[in-house]
Order: sequence, then C-alpha cells, then structure tokens
Amino acid sequence: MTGLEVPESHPRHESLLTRHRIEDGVDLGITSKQGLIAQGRGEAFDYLLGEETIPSADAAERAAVAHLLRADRPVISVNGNVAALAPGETVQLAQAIGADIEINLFNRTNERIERIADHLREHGAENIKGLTADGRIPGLEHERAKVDADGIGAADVVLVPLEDGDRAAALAEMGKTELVVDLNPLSRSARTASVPIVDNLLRAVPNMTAYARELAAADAETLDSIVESFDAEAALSAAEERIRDP
Ligand code: PTJ
Repeated sequence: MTGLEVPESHPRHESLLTRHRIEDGVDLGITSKQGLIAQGRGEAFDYLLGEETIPSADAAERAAVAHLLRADRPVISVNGNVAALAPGETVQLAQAIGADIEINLFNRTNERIERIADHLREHGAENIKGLTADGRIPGLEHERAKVDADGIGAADVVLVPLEDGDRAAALAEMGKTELVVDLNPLSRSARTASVPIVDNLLRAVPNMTAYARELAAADAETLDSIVESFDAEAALSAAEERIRDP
C-alpha cells in the first residue's frame, strides 16, 4: 500500500495515484479546478493508448531532448497540472538539460504563481522564472500572454507540457521551437508542435531525463541527426493508429 491507500496490485494503481496528486494540487491551491477536467481528458486518451510509452512517443522524447540540448535558451514551462503531477521530475529534467523553469498559467493569479514557485522550490528548483512577467506573447489576451522577457520571451526552444491550443499556436507563431507533451494526438497543441510527445507527462519527463543524461556528451552532429530524422506527422499518425487499433 502507499500512503494514499491505493494497493500497488490494483490494476489502475498509477492512474489512481495520479488523480490523488491532482486532487492534492487543487487542495494546495496549485492546480486549477479546470486542471481536474484536463486530467480526466488526458486519462481517457492514456487508457486508449494502453497506458504505456508507445515507440513513437519514445522517439519523440529523444528528439525533444536533442532539441533542448542544442538550444541556446531552453525553457520548460510549468502550469498547475505539471507542478502537481511531476514537480521533482521536472526539476531533474531542467537540471539535466541546463534549462530554465518558467511558471506560465492559463488561469493566472499571483497567489497560484507564488504557491507553485514554493512547491517547486521544495522540490529543488532554483531561479524560477514567470514571476516578473515583463514580456508578452503577441495575439493572446492579457493574463494568458504574460511571460518573462528573459525566460519564455527570449527562449529558442520551449517544452510546454499540457498546453492549451491557443497559446501553443501563439508560441509557435513567435518562431520558437515548441515541444509539447499531450496525450491527445488530435489536439491543436500537439498538431502545432515541432515535436509532439503523445505520452503521459508522468512517463515522458523521467524518460526525457534519462535521454538527457545519455546524450549529455553527444556532439552537435549526433544531436542534429536525431532532430532531423524525427517526423512529427508520422508520430501523430502512429499515436492515432494505436488508439484505433491497439
Ligand atoms: O494551471 P493552468 O491555469 O495553466 O491550467 C492548466 C490546464 C491544463 C487546466 C489548461 O492548460 C487547460 O485547460 O488545458 P486543456 O486545454 O484542457 O488541455 C490539456 C491537454 O493536456 C489535453 O489535451 C489533455 O488530453 C492533456 N493531458 C491531461 N493530462 C495529461 C495530458 N497530457 C499528458 N499527460 C497528462 N498527465
């Protein structure tokens, strides 16, 4: 048994644990109520994908890491769901890549930003961005557009797990290389991404950290060839195929 009273033998152990994390996130004022709905949506797709990292998602995770490692200014965007689900895992990925973490919220309030920042600090984060909010993403209404000018504003590569479609499109419009983690292969975020990672954030982030460690000493040529051989369209089709024909 875990502290959450979910027997590890339960066939849906992972899924139930995830729900508890999101519920706790709401109780702590980290996750929005809409985050619960987003989680439910993600869970449905995860169930259809077999709750495993399919080979095309694994390849996408490797390609995303290659993008992040060759970036000049890589940033990992964190929202209320990411902070509740994988705070320590996200900090580890940022450290393995040498990326900044920026809190960037759909339903932005100063109180939530502060709570998420504290939560991330408790999990080892330093120099969290997103609190200054002195930059703007063009084409979005006020609150959702707020970014740090020297964070996402200046980033060349941004990892945006669980992003809403509008902002994902607006970031891509700014010319940034966008890496999206989203269990829905049909979502606009996944479809606008340079690298769509159709996998559960909980599996994707640790797998990316493992790739970051493996590729840490790789030369530019190796990273370029990983990036160039990745086919976003094929990855989306493979995920759809898995859902239709498990
Ligand atoms: O904390 P905030 O204010 O920034 O709000 C965050 C949410 C997630 C509520 C906001 O961005 C939102 O409403 O997002 P959407 O439009 O519901 O999109 C969330 C997407 O993430 C959906 O396509 C889900 O399928 C997907 N998703 C949900 N949980 C996971 C996931 N993808 C990967 N891993 C998950 N655990």
